[in-house]
Amino acid sequence: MTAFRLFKPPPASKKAIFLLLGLFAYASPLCARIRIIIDTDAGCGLADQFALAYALLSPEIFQIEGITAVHDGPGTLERNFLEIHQVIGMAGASGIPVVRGADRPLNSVKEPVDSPAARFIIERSKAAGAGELVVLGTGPATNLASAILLDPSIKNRVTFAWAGGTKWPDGKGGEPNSRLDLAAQRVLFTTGVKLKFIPCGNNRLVQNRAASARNLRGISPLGDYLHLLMAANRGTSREEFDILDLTAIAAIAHPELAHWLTAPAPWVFDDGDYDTGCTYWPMDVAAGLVESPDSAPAPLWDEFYRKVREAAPAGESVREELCRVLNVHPNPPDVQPVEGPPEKFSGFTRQEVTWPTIFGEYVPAYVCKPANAGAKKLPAMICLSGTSGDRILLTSEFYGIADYVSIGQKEPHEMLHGWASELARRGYLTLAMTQRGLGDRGRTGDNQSKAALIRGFTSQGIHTHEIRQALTYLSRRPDVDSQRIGCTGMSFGGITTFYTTAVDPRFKVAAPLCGGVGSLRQMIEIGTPGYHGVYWWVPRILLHFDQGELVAAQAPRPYFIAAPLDDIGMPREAVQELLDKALPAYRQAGRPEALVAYRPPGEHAFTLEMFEELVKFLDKYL
Ligand SMILES: [Ca+2]
Repeated sequence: MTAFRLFKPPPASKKAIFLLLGLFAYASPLCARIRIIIDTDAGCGLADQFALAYALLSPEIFQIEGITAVHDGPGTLERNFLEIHQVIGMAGASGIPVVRGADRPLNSVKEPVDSPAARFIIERSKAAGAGELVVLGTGPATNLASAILLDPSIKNRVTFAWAGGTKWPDGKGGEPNSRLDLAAQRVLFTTGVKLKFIPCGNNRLVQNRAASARNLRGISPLGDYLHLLMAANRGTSREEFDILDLTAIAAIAHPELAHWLTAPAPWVFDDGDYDTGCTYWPMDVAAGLVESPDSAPAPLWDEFYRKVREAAPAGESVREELCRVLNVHPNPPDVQPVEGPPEKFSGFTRQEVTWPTIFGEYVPAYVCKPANAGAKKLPAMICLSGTSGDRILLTSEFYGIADYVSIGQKEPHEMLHGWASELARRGYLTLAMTQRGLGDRGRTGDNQSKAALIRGFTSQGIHTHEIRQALTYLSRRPDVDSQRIGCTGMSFGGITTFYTTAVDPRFKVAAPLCGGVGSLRQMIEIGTPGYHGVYWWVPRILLHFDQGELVAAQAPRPYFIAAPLDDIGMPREAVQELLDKALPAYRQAGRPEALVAYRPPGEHAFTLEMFEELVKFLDKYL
C-alpha cells in the first residue's frame, strides 16, 4: 500500500465495482466526496475502531479532513488519541491530521472547553473547498459543542452528526456518549445547528464473535485487530455487540439505508429522556439502519469485510512496505569483496571471501564449488547457520550430525556439519557466511541488535543487507548463473532467509528451515516467544502484515518451508496459517506445487532427511 493511498483514485477495476454498487445497491455519492471530520473516543471499546476503519478505507466516499480525539471520562483522552493513530496505521493511511480535543465535559451549555480539536473544527469549516463539511461525533459531544460555543457562526458552514443518546423518541435513560457530556448534547440540540442525529437503539449494526472470527480474522492485519477487539473487549463475555459508531458512519455514507426522518430537537432531561413537549429547531434522525452479520444479504457488512480485506497490501507493494519496515533500501546493495585462493577438499574446493559491511565490520564467508566444476555456470545457494553455527561448521569436509563448538561458545551442540560443502558436492556453488553476532564475528548478537534498534536500524534489516550483498557478489561471479541463485538457512539463518528473500526479487528460490516462520501473531499468542532473540522481533511489522502475507506476495517463486511439527520456534497452527494464506496466491499464479512444506514429526533440528528434501526441492526448482 502506498503512502498516498487515500488520495489515489481507485484503479479501473475497483471503479467498476464502486459504480456497480452505486447504481444497483446504493445511490452513493460518486461524484463529490463527503468532506468529514470524525471526532472519536477511539480507545473506549471497539465501535469507534470499526467506524474509523470504514471511513479510512472508503476514499471513494470520504475526504477525511482530520480526526479529533475526545475524552470518554477522566484520564482517557491520550488513550483515545493513540488509538486513532493505531487504526490509521493498520488501515495503511497517512497524511491525516489527528488532533487532541477536550479531556473533560462542559460545565454548562454556555461554557466551551477550548481545545486544539475545537479550533481545528472551526478552522476547517472556514477552509475553501467544494462541498459542505460534516463533523461526525462518535463519543461525548464535547468537541462539537465547544466549536459551536466558540464560534456560533459555524452553524452556517457545517453539518454536525452525532451518534449517541437513548432510543428515539421514547427511550428511557441515557447512554454513555450522552451521559458523559449531557450539556454538550443539549448544545447540539438547542442551538439550531444542522444536525444529523443517529440515536442508539433505533440503529443497530450488530456484530458477533463467531461472525467476526469467520469474516475478519486472518483477512488482513486490520481484520485481525478488529477481531481481537471483539474477542477481548474489556473482558466482557458478551458474544454480540451493537457497533453504533459504524452505524453512524454508514448512515452518512449511505443515507438511503438509514430511514431518515425530520423532527424538532427536544430538550434532554437529566436522565437522558427526551422532553418532546419542549422542542427547538428541526433535526434529521436516523430511524432504522439495522443489519445483522448473519442476515442475507448483509450489504453493509459485506462492504465492510471487503474493504478490510483490501487493507492487506499485495504483491510489489508488500515488498516496498517490508523494505520500509526493515529500514532497508529496495535497490540491491553494492559489495566490494576480497577473495582468497581456493583450497581443495574431498569433492569440493573452498575459497575465503570477505567484504566490508556497515558499522566498519567485515562479513566472513566461504564459497564452495564442486570439484571438477568445469566452465559451466552453476546454480548457487547462500547458506546460513543457526545461532550455534558459523561458516566453518557449514563448510567442513565432514558431512553429518555431530557435536560442534562454535568460536566463542563453551557448550557443544549436536548439529549438522558440512551441509554447504555437501551441497557443493551435489553440484551447487554455495556461499556460507557467518552472520553478524555469530562465530568468528564475536557472539554478541542480541546486544548488537539492541544497539541497532536505537540507532534507527532493525536487526533483520542489517542481516538482510549483508545477505543481499552476498547475492550481489554471487550474481557478478563468472562461474555463477545469476538467474539461478537461492537462499536457505537453518533456525536463525531460516528467519534471515525468510526476510531477505521477501525483500529481494533477485532470488529464484527461498528455503527457510526451522526459521521461526508461520504467524508472528500466533507465535506470540500460543507459542513460546521467549525462544527467539531480538533479531526475530521486527518493530511494527504486525501493523502491516503477518508472515503469510509475505509469502503470498512472492508467488509463484519456488518456496520450501521445513517445519517439524514440534518445533518450539514455530507452532504448527502458525505454519498452517501461513500455508492457508499463501497457497491461494500460488494457485492463482498457476503454480501451487511450487510452495513446498516439509512437516515431519520431530523438534527443532536440521536432520539428514531434511537436507535430502531440500536437495530434492533445489534439484527441481533451481
Ligand atoms: Ca464511541
